[in-house]
Amino acid sequence: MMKLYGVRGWGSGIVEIMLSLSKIEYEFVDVTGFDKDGSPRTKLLAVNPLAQVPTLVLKSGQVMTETAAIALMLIDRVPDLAPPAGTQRREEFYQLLIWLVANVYPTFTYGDYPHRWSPSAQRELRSATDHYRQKLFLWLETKVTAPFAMGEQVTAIDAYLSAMTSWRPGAAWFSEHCPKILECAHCLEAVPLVTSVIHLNGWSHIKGD
Ligand SMILES: N[C@@H](CCC(=O)N[C@@H](CS)C(=O)NCC(=O)O)C(=O)O
Repeated sequence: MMKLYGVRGWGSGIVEIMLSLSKIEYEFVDVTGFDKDGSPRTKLLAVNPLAQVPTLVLKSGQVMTETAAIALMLIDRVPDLAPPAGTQRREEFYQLLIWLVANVYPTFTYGDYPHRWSPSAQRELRSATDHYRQKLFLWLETKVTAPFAMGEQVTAIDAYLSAMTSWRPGAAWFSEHCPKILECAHCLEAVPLVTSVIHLNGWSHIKGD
């Protein structure tokens, strides 16, 4: 069985959603606290010297990091996780997938650990990256469709939207400025294959939860 090293509510949840959509069973290895010295970090470093989650260990023992790489690997096994190959939708899918990890994801990394890049202006770095991320999401709002990011089909992109609408700037901001993105997250949560894993990660947007 695959082993997923992660922390509930963090980026590993994106891969939990993708694995659940793919109906692939996995063992979850909780490494809460891995970003500070201690035994969770030692456990994670043993498989991933970069100490990042998600870290996925395949049945073969091969270690995979990077949510987009994991998405592409899963699509080889479960083509339904992306629009059909050879279509315009598929090309849009590739663009959004790489755009999310190349542009949006790093803004969290810089803002979460500003001391690494700007020890003397940590608050400014966090605020600038938070602000820039909002601009990115406003662009993404013009690209997503309904009920899911790529239309009628649930794809790996929706896993990112579920996570990222729960992270900074938070659901209230999305509701006001990017309602289409938030609606995709709502719709994904209603997909029975992933409802429980979304709840486990604390990413429920449905009122009353
Ligand atoms: N590009 C990576 C980003 C992964 C990432 O930044 N994960 C965060 C948690 S959500 C992390 O491990 N941060 C700790 C660190 O960067 O030291 C991906 O798409 O998987």
